[in-house]
Amino acid sequence: MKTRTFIDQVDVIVRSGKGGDGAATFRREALVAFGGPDGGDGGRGGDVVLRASTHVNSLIALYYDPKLFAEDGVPGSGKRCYGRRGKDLVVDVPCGTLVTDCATGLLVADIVSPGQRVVVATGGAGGYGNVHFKSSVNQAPTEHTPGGPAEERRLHLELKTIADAGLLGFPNAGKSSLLTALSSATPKIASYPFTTLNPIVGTIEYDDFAQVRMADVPGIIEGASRGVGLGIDFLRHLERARVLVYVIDMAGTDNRKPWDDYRILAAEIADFNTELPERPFLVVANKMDQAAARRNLKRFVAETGVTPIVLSCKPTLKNLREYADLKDYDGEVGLGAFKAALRGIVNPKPRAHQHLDAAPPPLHEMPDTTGDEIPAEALKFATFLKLDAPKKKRHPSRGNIH
Ligand SMILES: Nc1nc2c(ncn2[C@@H]2O[C@H](COP(=O)(O)OP(=O)(O)OP(=O)(O)O)[C@@H](O)[C@H]2O)c(=O)[nH]1
Ligand SMILES: [Mg+2]
Repeated sequence: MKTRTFIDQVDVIVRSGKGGDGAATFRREALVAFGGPDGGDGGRGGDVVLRASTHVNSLIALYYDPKLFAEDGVPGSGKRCYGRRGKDLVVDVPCGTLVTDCATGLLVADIVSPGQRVVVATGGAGGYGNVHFKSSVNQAPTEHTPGGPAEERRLHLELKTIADAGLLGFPNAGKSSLLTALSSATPKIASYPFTTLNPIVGTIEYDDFAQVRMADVPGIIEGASRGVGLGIDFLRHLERARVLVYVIDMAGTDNRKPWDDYRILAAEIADFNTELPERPFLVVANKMDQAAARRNLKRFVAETGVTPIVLSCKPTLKNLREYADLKDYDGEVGLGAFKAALRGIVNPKPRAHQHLDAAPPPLHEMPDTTGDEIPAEALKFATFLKLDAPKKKRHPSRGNIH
C-alpha cells in the first residue's frame, strides 16, 4: 500500500497538563521545635500550543499521532520545595490551518502567519502549599489546595492553503506544466489524468522581487461536486485564493470540447462554494502550439464570450504569436502576458523598499560621516535593524508561585 504523504483534514485530542498539588508538610529537624508549615506549591500544567510553520505543508504528522498531551505540573513538597511546571507541547502546523472545536463547531483559531502561536488547551494552575495558610491563629495549618484541572477537547484541523492564485482545470489540461513554467516548483507532469494528487504551491517571482504564490490542485471533472473523480474537496485549497485561473486544454485532447470544459468548471466551483464564481478570474488557453488548439480557439471565444490568454507551456517555444499564427488575435498571448495579468490582479508589493514610499537616494547623496556613527538618513533604509519595532517586554519571572 502506498503510504500517505499528504493530509489536509484531521481530528486531534488536545489535553493540557494538570496543575501539581500544593503540599501540606511541617519542618521536622533536630533541635527545632515547632518548625512550622513548609509545604511548597505545585507547578503549573503545560499548555498545548499550535504554531504556524513554513517548514510543514501537511497535517500528516497529526494524522499518525493525534493525541496531543502536555506534561502535568509536579506537586510541591516539604522544605518549601515548589514543583516544576509541566512542559508546553508545541506542535507545528502549516500556515493556513483552520481550527474548530468538534463539540461546538465554533472556530477556535485561524493560524495564518508564520510563527503565530495559539494556545488551544491551557494548563491547570499549581496548588498552594500549606505555607500560604499560616497565620497567628493558625500556626500549624494542614490546608493546601489541589492543582487546577487539565483542559481536554477534541479539535478539527483543516488546512486551507494560502496562495494568491489557484489553478483550476480538467485533468491533463496542463496546470502543473504552467506552474513549472513560471515558478521553480516541480510538480509531477505526465500525460495521464490525476497526475497531481495533492495541492502544490509555487512562487512566481517578478523583476522587482515581487512574488505571487500560485497553487496547483488536482483536476476536476464533470460531477466532481457529487464525488466523481477525486471530488471537489480539495477545492478548499482555492478558497483563500484572490484570483482563480481556469486552465483550458484548447487542443481538446481526448475529444474534449474546450468550451464545454469551461462551462463545467464554472458550474462545479459554483456547486462547491457560491462565493467562488464571484472572485476575479483569468482564463488561460493552453497547448496553443498544437494545430487543433488554433482551430478550437475561435469557437471557444464565440461560445463562451471569453477572450482567453493563449499560451503554451512548451519551454522551447519562443514566439507563440508567430508560431501559432495569432497575429490578428485580440487577446493576450504568451506566458509573459499571463504573468503580467496575474500581477495586475494580485498586485503584490515589490520586495525592495516595499515599506517606503520613495526609493533611497543614490549613495553619493547620503550625508558624510566620520565612520563612527550611522547617519540618520542611512538608518532610515536599514530596515533589517528593525529600529521602528517596539521593544519586546520582558516577562517578569514569577517563579512557581501562583
Ligand atoms: N503540446 C503541449 N503539451 C502540453 C502543454 N502543456 C502541458 N502539456 C502536456 O499535457 C500533459 C498533462 O500535463 P500536466 O501539466 O501534467 O497536466 P495537469 O493539468 O497538471 O494534469 P493533472 O495533474 O492530471 O490534473 C503532459 O503530457 C504535458 O506534457 C503545452 O502547452 N503543449
Ligand atoms: Mg498536475
